[in-house]
Amino acid sequence: MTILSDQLHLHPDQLGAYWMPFTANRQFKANPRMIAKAEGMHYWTPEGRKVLDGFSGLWCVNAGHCRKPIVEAIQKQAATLDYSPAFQMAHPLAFELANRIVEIAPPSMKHVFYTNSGSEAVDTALKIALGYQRVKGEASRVRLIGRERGYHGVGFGGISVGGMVANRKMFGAMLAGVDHLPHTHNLAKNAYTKGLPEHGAELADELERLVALHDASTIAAVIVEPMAGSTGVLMPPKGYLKRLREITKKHGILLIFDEVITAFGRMGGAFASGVFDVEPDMITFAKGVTSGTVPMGGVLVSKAVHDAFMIGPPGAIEIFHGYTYSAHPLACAAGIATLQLYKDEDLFNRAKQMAPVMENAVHGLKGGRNIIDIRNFGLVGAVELAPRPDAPGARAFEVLLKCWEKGVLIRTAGDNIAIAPPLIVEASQIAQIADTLREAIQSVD
Ligand code: PXG
Repeated sequence: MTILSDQLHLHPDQLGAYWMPFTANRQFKANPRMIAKAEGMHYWTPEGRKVLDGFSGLWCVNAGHCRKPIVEAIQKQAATLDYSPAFQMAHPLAFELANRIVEIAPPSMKHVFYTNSGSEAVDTALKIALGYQRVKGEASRVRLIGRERGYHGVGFGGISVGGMVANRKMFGAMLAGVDHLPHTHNLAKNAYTKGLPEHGAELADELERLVALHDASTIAAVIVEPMAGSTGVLMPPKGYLKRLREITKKHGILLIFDEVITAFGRMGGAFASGVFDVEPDMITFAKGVTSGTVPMGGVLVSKAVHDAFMIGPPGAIEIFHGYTYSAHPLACAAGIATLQLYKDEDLFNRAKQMAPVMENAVHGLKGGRNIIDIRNFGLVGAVELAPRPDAPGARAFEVLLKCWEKGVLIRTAGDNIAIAPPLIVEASQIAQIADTLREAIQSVD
């Protein structure tokens, strides 16, 4: 019995039970796009068609697919210690991985709280922020500030601080006391920027407006993605993140960087915080920590925030929060092997070195049909198309389908097309992605 032949024989009747996430279920099931196997830079369909992975799965397979050291570490761990209780017990790999993450994190980040996804990491960071203000004697600081066009996963905390209307409108009133900064996307001023946009640092000053409105004594934390990924790859304007850091510090507000996408090499360094030289109080991560192999997320916490909780009698539980699968042994084994592979192959530097290749490739698409902007930083490229007036997002999705047919996986967000290949990508493969995208864009009305 092979997995491949099993999947080839899936009958349309067998497709109903699985309610797919963030997917047009009926459209997909009428014409399924199945993936059966992966290795290195490629996927294979059940029919054996080879597809170049231009999106690292979903921003996560940074080391490339089915890498031997990671596969072997997971196999060995599954046969050695499948599970150990996460509360009041631990296993050594949890500490080993935390130490390795701290080693490559910005200097003030000294502690790791494990979760199983980016969404849980965001909810955890928001809870730590509220708890921190309380243990510091500032229990009136209950407000959380996010940003328009932010994506922080799908928990109630994440959608509350997030800024994507489709993710919010069906789900009620969400968390109370949340406000939003304006997004930084400005085509009139910044279209076709290579790297970070020149205009928009002053948008961080909008936080001063929110402080004037609510008073700093009511605000616990601000959360932003250093690069907004899911709403179309919006790079931070030059100086914007530094300004946000200055204002939050001035008012005793914690700053959380959601690095679920940007951590582990995507921006050309271990963390975007390091690349952009701005240290927040907490960093959320997921995806690349295990190169997508086993679900894992977490929050990096500064020493100051962590230590504020270490009060009361030694036998007291300091934070009533955690998951059955926090620090799951398989995830920890995968994480350790992944970080070792990033180090052995110097993959964060490789991403930095390949960034100009990505920049030239995507900006070479300028002038193509319906293109209104092109953006890039690190190993990320994005092309924005003008939306069809009657069907926003349809044009870019048709491009995605054409690319898939032509053997390249990309991703869309509205009418933005995003490229983010594994960090092992070759220049010729970046060229293949760009050439395929060019043809696909030209062929769509
Ligand atoms: N924060 C950020 C910044 C993210 O990008 C999450 C939190 C949630 O992570 P989980 O592991 O709960 O999904 C994310 C997830 C896309 C895309 O196409 C982006 C994400 C997930 C799937 C698709 O941009 N980001």
